[in-house]
Amino acid sequence: MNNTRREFLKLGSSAAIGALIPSGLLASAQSPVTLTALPANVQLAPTGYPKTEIWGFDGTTPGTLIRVKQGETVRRRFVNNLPEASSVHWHGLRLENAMDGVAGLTQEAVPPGESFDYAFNAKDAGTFWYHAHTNSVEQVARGLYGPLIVDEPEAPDVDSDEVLILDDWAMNPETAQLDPDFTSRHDRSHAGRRGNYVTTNGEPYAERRAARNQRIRLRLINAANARIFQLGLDGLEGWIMALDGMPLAQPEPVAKVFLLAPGQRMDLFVDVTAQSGKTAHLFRVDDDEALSQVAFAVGDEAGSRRVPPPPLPENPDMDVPGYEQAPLFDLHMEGGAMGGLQSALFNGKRMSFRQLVDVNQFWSFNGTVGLTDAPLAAVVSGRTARVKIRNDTAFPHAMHLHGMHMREVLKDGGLGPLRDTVLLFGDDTREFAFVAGKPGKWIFHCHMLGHTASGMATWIDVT
Ligand SMILES: [Cu+2]
Repeated sequence: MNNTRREFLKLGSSAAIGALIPSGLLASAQSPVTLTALPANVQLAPTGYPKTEIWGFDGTTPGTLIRVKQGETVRRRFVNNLPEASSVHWHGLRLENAMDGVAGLTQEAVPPGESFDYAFNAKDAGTFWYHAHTNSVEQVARGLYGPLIVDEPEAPDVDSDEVLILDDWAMNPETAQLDPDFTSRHDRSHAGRRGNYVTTNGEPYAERRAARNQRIRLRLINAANARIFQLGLDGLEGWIMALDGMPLAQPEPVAKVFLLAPGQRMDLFVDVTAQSGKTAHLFRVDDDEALSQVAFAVGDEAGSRRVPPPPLPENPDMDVPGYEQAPLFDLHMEGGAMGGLQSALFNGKRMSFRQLVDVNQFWSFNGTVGLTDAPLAAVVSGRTARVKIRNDTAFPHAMHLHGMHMREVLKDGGLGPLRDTVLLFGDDTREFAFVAGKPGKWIFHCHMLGHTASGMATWIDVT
């Protein structure tokens, strides 16, 4: 069913929409542009199945595309029409702390029926996304997320631009309703809530048309609660241009299979190499099987193949000066099933692992479960710091730092690419350097959202 093909699908729709609505017009409008979270019934399952009740921004999942030019201000009045409190996090943006959307840390959660005005400058060009950051383990799994694209001042040389949000849903195969157990003890203590039904932009069969030799920008966003997508290209050949919105100094050829962890993004420029009349694919590997994630029906030839693309223009302040001598903080991850955690502090009280299990908590950072009054580290804004993360658990974790991006300090002493979300497998120990962003309380948590909800969160105090 993954290779079903429909004809006459729109090409480069997101780029076209971006071009039709100049964001400056939206920003200067009299009444604020709203972004409303509400329950809705949508055709998430294939045609013929019942509609699924989701929670979505503006009643869809993914929510409304927000697209601006680099340097512009994004303003949205968030209106909460959900049955519970919520807030919006702008994932990957280097913004003011008060706009970061983390309920309980940077703002109060917005109660049902009320609103909150967000405004921030889109300093960096790239592929970002927004999502709920209150009870995220449930709210994101219900569909509360959307794409946020910041365009470079000059459009790069591509023929089309596709925003592709990948997600999986834990769905009842008959009723097509979402599994309502968002606090599952098993999911929290193991790899997180994994879905049995995978979508791209909320569509079961994502199909596009393309021409042979066309160059397409693919903006991949992993919105899943816990799934690490293993992806590959077939009939497409290309380069990684940016990771988590930040351009690579040199584009890198796309590997045969590559990983995209929850919260991460990847910008690829791919050339269509499949013959006319064939179908090219972005595929995912699932239980050793390659399944089509997005299919491209290849039409006639569009010119000849071109040379490798030049790098995307750098975003401002991408350096991490003096990282070799910067203060080093340890982050020791423990817990989970098969983790061997004996005890940890929770709400200031020492609890045995068994007692933690009783309150549905499973993971600790430096011997502490969940957010506390004490930060992991205090760093002066603009200064460089390092964090050594030791994953002493049996599971992978995707650590997301808000408001800043990190570069891995490699074994040879060099630096890896900038990332806001880094994936560490079990028994992995790696070091990252970052420049402290704007003053405030920045959460640093696992983006496997069931893990965040059961212990894996700390924060960095930028003073
Ligand atoms: Cu985790």
